[in-house]
Amino acid sequence: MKSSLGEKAYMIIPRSLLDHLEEASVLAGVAGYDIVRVWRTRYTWRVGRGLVDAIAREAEKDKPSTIIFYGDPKPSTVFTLTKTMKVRVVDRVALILEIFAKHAGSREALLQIEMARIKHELPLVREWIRRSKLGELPGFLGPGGYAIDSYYKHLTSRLSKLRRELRELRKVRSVRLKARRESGMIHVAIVGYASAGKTSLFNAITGESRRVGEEYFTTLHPKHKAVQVNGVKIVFIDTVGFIRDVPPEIVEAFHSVLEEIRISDVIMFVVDVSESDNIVREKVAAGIETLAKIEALGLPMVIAANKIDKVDGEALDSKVKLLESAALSAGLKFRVVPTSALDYRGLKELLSAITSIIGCSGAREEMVEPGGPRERIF
Ligand SMILES: Nc1nc2c(ncn2[C@@H]2O[C@H](COP(=O)(O)OP(=O)(O)OP(=O)(O)O)[C@@H](O)[C@H]2O)c(=O)[nH]1
Ligand SMILES: [Mg+2]
Repeated sequence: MKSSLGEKAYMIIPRSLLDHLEEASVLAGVAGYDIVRVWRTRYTWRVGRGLVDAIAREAEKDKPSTIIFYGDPKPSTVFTLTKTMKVRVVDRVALILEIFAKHAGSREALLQIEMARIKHELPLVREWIRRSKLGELPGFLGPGGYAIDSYYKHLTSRLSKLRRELRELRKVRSVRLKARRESGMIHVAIVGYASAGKTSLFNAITGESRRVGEEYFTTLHPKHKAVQVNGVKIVFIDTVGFIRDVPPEIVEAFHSVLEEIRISDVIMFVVDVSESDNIVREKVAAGIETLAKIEALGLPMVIAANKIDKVDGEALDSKVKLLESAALSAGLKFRVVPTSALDYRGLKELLSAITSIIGCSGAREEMVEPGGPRERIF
C-alpha cells in the first residue's frame, strides 16, 4: 500500500513468505510506511552478506528511514543491518505492534502493547550490550556502552511497573466480567482473520455502523451490542482480526480482548470464502491456532462462510466442505452457515444456528425475530 505521506521504507521478505508479500505490504501501509523497494532473502532469520551490501548501496540513493524485515531476524541480524545501513530495522512482530499501538482503544490495551514492545526489544538491547563489550559498538547511533546499560535498566524497571499496573487493571476487569457472566445474557464473540467481514456482519446484525474497510486491523478495540433473537438477549462482540503465525508477544498484547472471547458462550468464526482454497485453508488454520492458544476451542462455534455474493454455487459447496473438514479435524462443535454481509443473505440462518447451538431455540428456527433497528434484514 503506497502512501505519499508514509515514511520511506525497504521491505526484506524471506522467499518462503513471498506468498504473503501482499499482506506484508498492506500491514506496512497501515503502519504508515511507503515501501519503495522489496528485497528477497533466502532465510527467515538472517540476510546474507552480499545482500546486505547490495541493500546498503541502494540505500545510499533512496535513503529509506526504515527497513522492514518481514520475518523473525535474530538480534545479531538486526544489529548488522542497523550498523551497516544506519537505519531503523523493524521485524514482523514489531511492525504489527506498531499498528496496534496506533489504534489501542483502552489504557489496558496501551499498557499491554507497551509491555509486548519492551519484551520484544530486550533481546535486541542485550545484543547491543554484548557487542559493546566486544568493542564493536558503532558511534553513529548515539549511546555508548554505559548509556545502553542504563537504557536496559530503564526498560526492565518499566516492565515491572507495567506488570503491577496491569495486575490492578485486570482486577477491575475481572469484576466486570463476573458481572457479565451473572447477567445471564448470551455472549457471542465474532472472530476471524483480518478483513473477513466481522464488523460488516456485526453491523448487519446489530444495526450499528462501525467502520469497515479493506485494510487489515480496521477494528482494534472490541465493541458489545445486545440484540433480541428468538426471545433471547444476545450480546455480540466485534473483535480484532487474527493473522497467521501470531507470535506469543502479540497474543499477549491482546490479552484483554482474547479473554473476552474465551469467556463467551459461542464463537462466531467469520471466514472470507471468496478467496482461494489454499488461502481459506491457511486462514482457518491460523484462526483455529489462535483460538487454541487462548483456550477458546472448546466453545460451540458457528462458522460464517462470508462474502458468498462473490462466490458461485459450486465453489461455495466445496468451500463449505473445506470448512467442515477443518472444523471436524480440530474436534470442534460447530455449524457452517453461508452468509453475505453485503446483501444480508444467510443472516437469519446464522442467528438461528447461534441460538440452536446453545440450545436456546431447539427447532424454532423459523421464529427468529427482528434484531436491531434494521428489521428488514430478518
Ligand atoms: N462482497 C462482500 N464484501 C464484504 C462482505 N463482508 C465484508 N465485506 C468487505 O470486506 C472488507 C472488510 O470488511 P470488515 O467488516 O471491515 O472486515 P473485518 O473482519 O471487521 O476486518 P478487520 O477489523 O480489519 O479485521 C470491507 O471492504 C467490506 O466491505 C460480504 O459479505 N461481501
Ligand atoms: Mg473489523
